[in-house]
Amino acid sequence: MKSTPHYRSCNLCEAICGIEITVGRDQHLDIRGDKDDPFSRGYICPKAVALQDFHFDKDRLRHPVRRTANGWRRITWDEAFDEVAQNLRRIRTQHGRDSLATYLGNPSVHNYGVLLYAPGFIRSLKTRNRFSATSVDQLAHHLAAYLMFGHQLLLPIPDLERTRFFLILGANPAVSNGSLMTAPGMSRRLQEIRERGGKVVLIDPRFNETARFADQHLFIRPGTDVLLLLALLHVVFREGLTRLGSLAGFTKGVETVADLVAQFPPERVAPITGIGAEQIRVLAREFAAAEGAACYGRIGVSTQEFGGVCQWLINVLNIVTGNLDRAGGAMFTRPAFDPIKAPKTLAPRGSFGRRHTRVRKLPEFGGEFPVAALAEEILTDGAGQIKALVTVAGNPVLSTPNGRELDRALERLEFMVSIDCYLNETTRHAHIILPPTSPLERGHYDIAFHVLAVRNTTRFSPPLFPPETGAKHDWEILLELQTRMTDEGFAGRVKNQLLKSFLGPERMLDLALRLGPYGARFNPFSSGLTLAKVKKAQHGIDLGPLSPCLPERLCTADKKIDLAPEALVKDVERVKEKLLDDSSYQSNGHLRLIGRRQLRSNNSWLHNTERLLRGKPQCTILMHPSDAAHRNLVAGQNVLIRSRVGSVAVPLEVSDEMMPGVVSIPHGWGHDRLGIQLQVAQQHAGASINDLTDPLAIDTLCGTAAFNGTLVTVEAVS
Ligand SMILES: Nc1nc2c(c(=O)[nH]1)N[C@H]1C(S)=C(S)[C@@H](COP(=O)(O)OP(=O)(O)OC[C@H]3O[C@@H](n4cnc5c(=O)[nH]c(N)nc54)[C@H](O)[C@@H]3O)O[C@H]1N2
Ligand SMILES: Nc1nc2c(c(=O)[nH]1)N[C@H]1C(S)=C(S)[C@@H](COP(=O)(O)OP(=O)(O)OC[C@H]3O[C@@H](n4cnc5c(=O)[nH]c(N)nc54)[C@H](O)[C@@H]3O)O[C@H]1N2
Ligand code: SF4
Ligand SMILES: [Mo]
Repeated sequence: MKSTPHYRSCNLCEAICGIEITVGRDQHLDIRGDKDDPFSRGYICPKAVALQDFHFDKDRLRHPVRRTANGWRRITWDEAFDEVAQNLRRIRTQHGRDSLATYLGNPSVHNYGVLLYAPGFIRSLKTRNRFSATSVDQLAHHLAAYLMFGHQLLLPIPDLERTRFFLILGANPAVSNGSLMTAPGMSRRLQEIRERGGKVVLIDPRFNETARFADQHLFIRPGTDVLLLLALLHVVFREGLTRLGSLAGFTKGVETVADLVAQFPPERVAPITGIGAEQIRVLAREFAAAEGAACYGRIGVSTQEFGGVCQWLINVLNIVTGNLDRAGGAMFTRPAFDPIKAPKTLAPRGSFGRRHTRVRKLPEFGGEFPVAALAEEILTDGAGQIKALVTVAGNPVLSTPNGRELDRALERLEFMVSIDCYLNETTRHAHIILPPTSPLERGHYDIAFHVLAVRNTTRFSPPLFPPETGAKHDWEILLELQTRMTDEGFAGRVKNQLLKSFLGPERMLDLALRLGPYGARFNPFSSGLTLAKVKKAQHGIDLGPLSPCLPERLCTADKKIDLAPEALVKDVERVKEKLLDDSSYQSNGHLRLIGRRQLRSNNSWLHNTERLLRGKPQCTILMHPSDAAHRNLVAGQNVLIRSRVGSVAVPLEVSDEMMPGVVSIPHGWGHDRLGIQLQVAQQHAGASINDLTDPLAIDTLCGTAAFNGTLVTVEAVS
């Protein structure tokens, strides 16, 4: 007998697709797209079906475990919590508060319990050594938003449903399904732009899957996008194509930008970027002329040496062509749970450079340090050295630069605890692992992704299954640890107890929805939103297209957009030094390594499902035929790739979708490390690109890892 359908949103990636699940015999789940979801309209990708593999996975941890000389042993929650708190307290007393460190991984953002409860837990540790996946991902966007609009979460989102010109730099939404641009069913959406007479242009060193949906694809040499953007702006100003329109009244710094970009005529940047001067001119004119144009850049430009400046210039291009806050341009969302209006302890406006890491002096952003510095902060002796680490939903050994060094560093810790579902490459170093419930056993609300969505919608997902006996949600684990780490004595414990039994995540969510822009407040006769109303609409509620909201929504002190923040303007000097000096881009026989994402993979943690790993190996290196011929390499053979920090071997794929001189390896692989418990993943181990990427290669402005453009050599495996 089949159950009545259960409706929820998929928590795996940023697209938040609605899914319909029916539970059949033998616990088989039939997972399909929810046709009645007003946002995703039935679209899903193959990963959603694998949610059941994750849920039923025998390797998924279901109770706390402790590492012993004879392997991992099951312990009770109480023992686990006591032991964790005792160790963290002991180390803090002995070595000072900064001897504790935290790392929050990507799935924390897909988990509203973690979003609501991690900040309190982290505060209870009192450490300034906080890290997360942000600094291997979207930090550059937050920096630009904070400096220009006054809040790290005021991120302009392409208005895909109306745009007439979509300029994409370094993203592959046809595979990633969009990032900082929540839009389920990307391929269809790209097609729709063209069907209404619009144009899609992609700038990427690889003719990626999205290129097939674009009108035009231009190869660019990795890491040189900043020059292309400066030259596009040069043309816009030189040819008098600027039109700030209504933005003129509250935008400052236009003159500064005009002077700056005057130094970058297309002829000057063309040979370095690999894009012709005339092509740059045409692109600038077309973008400026379109009735609604949006420029958007993602991982390819966020995680490179000039990521901060790139994200700033993307905003500048949208602004000076009058496309910010305009239908069809780049717009701000108005989410039902509005973090910009939430208490600052949950969603702070941001901060930058208030302090620096101990060893390399890298700047803090939003209270976090760049994770490229984590290993050295553990390995370098001295006051303030990290001695204990808490990881939550992260796998930094596979996801941060020079994972091998981090592997070595984690071994040196006095104590490590991981809140995670798996014994994987990172958590194998923990002394204790605290596993949470599976996504199907908990309620779900996308606090983060509604903020990033191309349309305002809201949707709550109830749990499908009750938690297994004794299982705990992430938020319960975090709150329990917070309680034990809090020094506030009786008062503090009472507060935490209130947070748990009176508030709880659902009550907090209800409160935020009531007080949000569509909220009922506390008026029982209001037609506005409450959690109960959102729950009742099991397919979600459409709140309409993005709408203009400036200058009201700006969070800067003077309510103005700062087009020319000092730190960003100054960083252009570094661009000149490093990129305009011809010798700096010479490769001496090296190739430039970039990353890529794959439809049936999700960062490092969806590799334990047979369903997604069938077929050819996914972890390969892509190389242009001319580069392969030059090295006498043939498709299918194993090749050795070396960088300054390490080497890996993977099979070669030869393809003219690569720009000559550039090679690509996906990240998240490398499951051949000893001591993990991921039986399927181990059989499809692949190798980790982050055994090659270099922690010294960063965007020195904000410390984001510069994954793209790593210099490597490639040769046959002897
Ligand atoms: N070279 C290179 N490196 C990259 C990138 C790249 O493009 N190139 N991309 C970067 C980007 S954008 C990102 S976001 C990072 C990701 O980097 P991380 O966030 O460090 O790693 P993930 O692979 O997402 O690991 C997620 C972990 O969370 C666990 N998990 C899953 N769901 C839950 C849950 O609900 N609760 C808890 N407690 N745990 C859970 C999984 O078991 C897994 O261990 O990788 C980065 N690394
Ligand atoms: N299927 C799937 N979907 C995912 C994920 C996943 O692992 N699998 N991960 C999710 C996460 S955490 C994120 S952050 C998003 C990321 O979403 P995207 O950014 O859309 O995904 P990527 O595949 O990393 O795309 C980066 C593109 O940048 C290009 N590139 C590399 N270097 C450069 C450069 O120097 N300049 C330019 N212009 N381009 C460059 C690459 O060739 C690639 O096409 O995807 C999310 N969605
Ligand atoms: S695109 Fe993302 S949200 Fe949609 S079904 Fe696939 S993994 Fe889930
Ligand atoms: Mo990411």
